[in-house]
Amino acid sequence: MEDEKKEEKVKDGKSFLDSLIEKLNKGTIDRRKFLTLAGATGLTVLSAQQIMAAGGGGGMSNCLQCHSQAPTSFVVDPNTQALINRAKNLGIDLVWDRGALCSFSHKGQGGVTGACCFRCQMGPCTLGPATGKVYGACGATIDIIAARDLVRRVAGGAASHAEHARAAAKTLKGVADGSIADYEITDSAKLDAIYDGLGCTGTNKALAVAEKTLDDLGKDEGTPAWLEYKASAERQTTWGNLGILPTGAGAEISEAMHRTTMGVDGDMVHLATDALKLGLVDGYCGLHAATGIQDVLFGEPMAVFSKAGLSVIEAGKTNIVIHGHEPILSEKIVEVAAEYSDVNVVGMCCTGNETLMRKGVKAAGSMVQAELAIITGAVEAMVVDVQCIIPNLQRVASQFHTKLITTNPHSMITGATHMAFDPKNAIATARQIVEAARANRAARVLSRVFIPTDPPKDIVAGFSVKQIVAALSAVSPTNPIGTLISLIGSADPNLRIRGIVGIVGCVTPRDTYGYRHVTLTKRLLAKDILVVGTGCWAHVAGQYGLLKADPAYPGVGAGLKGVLQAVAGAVGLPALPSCWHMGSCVDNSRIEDVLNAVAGTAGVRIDQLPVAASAPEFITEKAVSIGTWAVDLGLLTHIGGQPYVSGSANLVSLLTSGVESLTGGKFYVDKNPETAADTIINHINNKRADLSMPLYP
Ligand code: BF8
Repeated sequence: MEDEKKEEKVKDGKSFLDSLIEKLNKGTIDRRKFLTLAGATGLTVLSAQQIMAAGGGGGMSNCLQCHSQAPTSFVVDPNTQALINRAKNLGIDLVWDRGALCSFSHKGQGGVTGACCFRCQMGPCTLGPATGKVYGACGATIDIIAARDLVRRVAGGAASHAEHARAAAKTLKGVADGSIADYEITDSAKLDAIYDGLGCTGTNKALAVAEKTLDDLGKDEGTPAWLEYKASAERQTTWGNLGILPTGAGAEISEAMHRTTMGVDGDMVHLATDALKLGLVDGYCGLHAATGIQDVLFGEPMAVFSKAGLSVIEAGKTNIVIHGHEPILSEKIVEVAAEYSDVNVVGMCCTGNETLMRKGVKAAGSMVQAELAIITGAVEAMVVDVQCIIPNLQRVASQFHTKLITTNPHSMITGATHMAFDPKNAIATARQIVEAARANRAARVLSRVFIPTDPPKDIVAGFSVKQIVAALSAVSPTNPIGTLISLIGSADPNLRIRGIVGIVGCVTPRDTYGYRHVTLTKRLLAKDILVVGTGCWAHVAGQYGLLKADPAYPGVGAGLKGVLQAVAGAVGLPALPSCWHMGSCVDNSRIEDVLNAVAGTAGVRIDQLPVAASAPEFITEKAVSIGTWAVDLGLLTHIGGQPYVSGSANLVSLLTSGVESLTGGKFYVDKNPETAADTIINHINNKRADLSMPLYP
């Protein structure tokens, strides 16, 4: 009887499902509605293949159906929700709708676990539960396949940051040799510091710094000058003993591609050490070099007040969104646009962070909100440089009047307008772009304009090392870092810092917008942990109010609140933000500078400090390579998901445990921000105990 009832239920469900699929195929419902209805009735067992097969091209699945952990009431930013709904009404799919399309990814857990190999034409081979195979056509095991792919991902991330540094260095070189007139040295004190730090010689300091940096990218012998400048002596010795000190970025990335091609490196541990080496390439040939040179060209950031959220787009203005990572052209767009009272420039992703930090440009949003900015119908131009620019932006832009303008010779998108950028003609190109946007305003269709009404949030950004030291110097002019250390060692429950956590990286569309970032950040703040951060985390934090200088410090523990109040009082401000925005993703270099200063002054290693790193919503290769560098530094590095390696239990064990005996750092994987917070807090408590610091409840 019971069985019959069950069978009936299954039959009912199946016919309901069939009717939904029929409607989907006829186009009488869209995929989002389809998935909502299927999910609401508990019919979530439908295979991804069926969903993909239904409804013709596009093949979307909604990631939130499988991955969201947030309570339904959780909202970071009502404007984001409003624009997601707007897109749905317009029949436009978003990053949240286009889930993984590779059938291996959901079938037998092949792709997502790192068990698929495409290195030669004998395959592709898929190992593990998907096929029951334990080695591929060439004999490569899942350990080798997963490690090779991890190395390639880290190489991809390191290459992104190395190319970012190259663009900055070539611009500086042009300024130094007089071939580029549109830029100048803005921060000569920073130039002096880098010149000395890199051990440069010659009277043209800018030229010497640019050439040293470019040399780090090109050489294949010796250690990068930026690594010798920025990494502590202890780290350099540790990495030297491990044999992971890199030479130059180009040589190391080339070697990594070679080692991971078919039939070269077939040892998991040997491969994994190459990932550790590439993490150092990223950190020093990429992050530090890019940050340092951009500071020379555009100034080291100091505190700025601005606004965050999609409603920084203004109905009454010509709106230009600057998006990507390299701020070289965008700096000029901001300058040129300031001449026009009718133009509103707003920032997206890390180009947004760069221009926010130095010029106070309003922050429109994170990478996953780029489509939403266009959906407002009020963006005349979205100007993009490189990285995190999803090709779908053009598909969305084509449904509005928005011009998507690519500018970098390495980055073109089919259908977009390409306006080639050369730093030699920066101002002219910037003016051409601003004028093109203004001319495009006439094409705006008023009936298509939908700018959500929740006002943008107040934010404070610009927490460079210089700014942090300046703020602490107001408390203790002779020993600012010592002050920070004494606050970490404090036993006063109303004036203490339990530890420091850097929360960085992307926003995942595989969860409700910003849920993991906000949940983790709030839990740490409540426990007196100072949260510093970069990248798309900063956009989420800003939109949620965590970067607001609010004297009430909502949700902040009494100890940290006391610290923030004391520092704010010393610098003459009513309040500081609860979290400190340290910049774009390359500005993670600034976090190492702070950690080195603290560890050096305290006379301990970074891995002994009560600190940690977290990228709870990482999605890009760049985040994987930055995370690997953080492990090199000795940090517990939390990531909110496996970077396609979980099929290899041995590699997972090496990355989350074994590596700790080598560098002092390790990865910790947890997509649940609540348990991740508990683990990070425990880690910090343990480090405090090891250093005989006061223990907090
Ligand atoms: O470099 S945080 S989505 S924008 S990769 Fe990209 Fe990730 Fe955003 Fe900045 Ni970083």
